[in-house]
Amino acid sequence: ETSIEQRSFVKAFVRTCHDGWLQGWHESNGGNLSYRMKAEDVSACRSFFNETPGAWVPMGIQADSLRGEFFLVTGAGRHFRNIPLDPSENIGIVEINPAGDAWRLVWGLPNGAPTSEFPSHFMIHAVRKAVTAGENRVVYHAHTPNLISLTLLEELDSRDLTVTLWKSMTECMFMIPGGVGMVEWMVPGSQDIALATSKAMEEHTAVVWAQHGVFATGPSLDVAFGLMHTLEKAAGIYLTARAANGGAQIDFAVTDDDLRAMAERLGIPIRVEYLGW
Ligand code: 2HA
Ligand code: ZN
Repeated sequence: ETSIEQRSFVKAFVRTCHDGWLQGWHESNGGNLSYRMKAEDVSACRSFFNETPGAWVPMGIQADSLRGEFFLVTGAGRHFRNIPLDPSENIGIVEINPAGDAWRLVWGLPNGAPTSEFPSHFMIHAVRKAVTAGENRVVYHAHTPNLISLTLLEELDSRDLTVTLWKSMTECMFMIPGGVGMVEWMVPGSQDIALATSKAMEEHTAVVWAQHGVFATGPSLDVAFGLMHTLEKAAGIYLTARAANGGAQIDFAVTDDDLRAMAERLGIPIRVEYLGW
């Protein structure tokens, strides 16, 4: 029988963590990843679950839509750099209780717990599952240096940040037609930031935490990672241009009209009210 670590969804999860480390997004224990398992993932893994699962740990938040779900998650305090070396030490599977307000470990993470940002992951999963009719499975949090730097230059709202990314690399129109959400600096790991972020996720697939990092979501690990990578690359291009000429001119090359024309011609359903201010 195939062990949990040999399952393809677990190997893809571990690879994603390693790729994020190689990108420089996961210093020390920074960042976290969660995957909402499919019923077939759970049944394939069940015989390897702990004989006595851990105790239920209440979260202080609740979601009806996630009752009884199983998540593969990175561990609190664990380092992404170490995940490929020893997956079961550093990632684990948690089960959500029938009330949808507590978790328990059923595999991996000996003496550990899911990521300190599990409240945010949990609430984001609830929202994205609902708005995508169950398609969304992945929530990924990374400390991406270029996007964080952007939030230090000026106070950005969702519209400012979205249009900057769209114009810096127009591929971003495909990646975030609905724009990227923005959450001001708040205490990480808190229920408050979990609620603010999940609220922004009602309209956006990615949300930036000012002076901290980014959450990206998607139906698959490839999509969530690709989204993170694209936004971070666009932010890097903007910053490089700005550093090179003392103030990137975001409007002279690609105008609002250009973006509108591109969206129309290629059928990209962008949030048009972000343009033409
Ligand atoms: O896992 O990224 O936001 C550590 C963090 C906290
Ligand atoms: Zn973080």
